[in-house]
Amino acid sequence: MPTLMVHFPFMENLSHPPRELVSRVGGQKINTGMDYTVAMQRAIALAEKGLGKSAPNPIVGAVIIDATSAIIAEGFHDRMNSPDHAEIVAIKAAGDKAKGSTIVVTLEPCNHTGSTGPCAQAIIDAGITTVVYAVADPNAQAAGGAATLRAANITVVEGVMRDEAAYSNRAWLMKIKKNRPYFTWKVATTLDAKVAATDGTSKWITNEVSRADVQVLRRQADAILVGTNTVIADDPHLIPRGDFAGYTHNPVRVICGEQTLPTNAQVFDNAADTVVVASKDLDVLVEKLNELGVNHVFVEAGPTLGSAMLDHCLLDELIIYQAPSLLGSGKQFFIFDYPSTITNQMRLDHISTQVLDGDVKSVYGIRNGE
Ligand code: AOF
Ligand code: ZN
Repeated sequence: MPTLMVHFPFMENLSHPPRELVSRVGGQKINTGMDYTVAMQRAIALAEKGLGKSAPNPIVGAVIIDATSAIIAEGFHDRMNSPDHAEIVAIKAAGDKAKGSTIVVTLEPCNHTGSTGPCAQAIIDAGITTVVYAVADPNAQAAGGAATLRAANITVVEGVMRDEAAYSNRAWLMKIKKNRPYFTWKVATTLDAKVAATDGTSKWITNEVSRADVQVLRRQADAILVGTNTVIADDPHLIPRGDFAGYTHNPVRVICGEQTLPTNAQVFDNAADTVVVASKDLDVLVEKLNELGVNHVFVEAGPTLGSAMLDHCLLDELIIYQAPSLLGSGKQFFIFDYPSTITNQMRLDHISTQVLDGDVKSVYGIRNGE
C-alpha cells in the first residue's frame, strides 16, 4: 500500500530556488542531484484534473521546469476535450522555452503512435534535456519511452514519488494489471453499520457535507454502478450534482441485476447514458464494463450486490460515511455468513479518515489476496 498519499494542490507557486539533495560521507560533499519532489507533487495534482475524463486512458500530468526549478509550462491529459498526452500539452505551452529544460511527468513518456504520436520523440524534438517520471508504463503497446530517451542522450530519472503517482492512477493501473476496472464501494451508514431502517427508509443517514463529498467522487468516476434493487427501492438519479467545469458528459450509469425496472425510473432520463446488465453473473458485468472502457467504477449498490462483489474479489476500496446515529435493528451494509471464527475476520487496509461536520468518512483498501 502507498506509504504517503497526501497531495498539496495549494502549492501553486513553485518558483523557489532549486533544492539539492546533498549528503556527506566522511566529510566529503556528494551531490546526489536535484530534488524533483515539489514539481512531481504539482504534476500529480495536474494529473488528477483528468479524473473522470481520461478513460480508457490513464490520468497523466506534466510540468516543464527550468534550471532554477521554476515552472515554464504545465499540462494534463484531458481526454474528454483533446487526445493530446500531458507531455504534448506542456511542450506546446512551453514553446521555444522547452529547449534545455526538464520535464517532470507522472508516467513514463510513451513510445508508440496511437491516437497521437510518441511523446518520447516529441520530447527529443523539443530539445528537452532531462526527463523525470514517477511510474514506468506497464502498457506493453506504449512502453519503451525511457530507453528511447536515453538513446538520444537525455538524462532520465525514474521513480520520483512512484507510490503517490501510482495511487492516484490506481484505477488505470488496475485495468492494465487485472483486465478489469477498479471498484470503489461507497456506503452511508449509522454508527451501528445500518444502511436503512427496518421499514426500508434510508433518506437521509449522512449529512449534507458527506453527500456533497459523494458528488465529487461520482464526478471523478467513469461509471456509477447499482443493482436493480436500489433502482426499485430508492429511484436514484446517479448524476454528479454540482459545479464541475470542463466535463462534456456524465459518468455512465450501470444497473446490474435481473429484476424488472420501472420505465419511468430517474436513471432512464437523458442526463447520462444508462446500461442495464440484466444478469447476476459478475463476470458478465465486468465484460460489459470493459467494453464501455471505464477505469474507475463508483459502486453505490446496497448490501446484496456490494457483498457479492466483495465475495468475488471485485471490490478494491471501501468508502464508508458514518453518521453519529444508531438504528438498532435495520439493514446491515454488509451481508456475509462467514468467517465464523475471529481468526478469519476479513481485514482491510485503512487509508484515511476525515471528519465531515460530525460524520466520519473513512477509506479502506481491499487487497483481494495480494
Ligand atoms: C495518455 N495520456 O498523457 C500519456 C499516455 O491511446 P493513446 O494512443 O493515446 O495512448 C495511450 C497510452 O499512452 C497509455 O496507455 C499510456 O501507456 C501512454 N501514455 N497516455 O492517455 C498521456 N502520457
Ligand atoms: Zn504519450
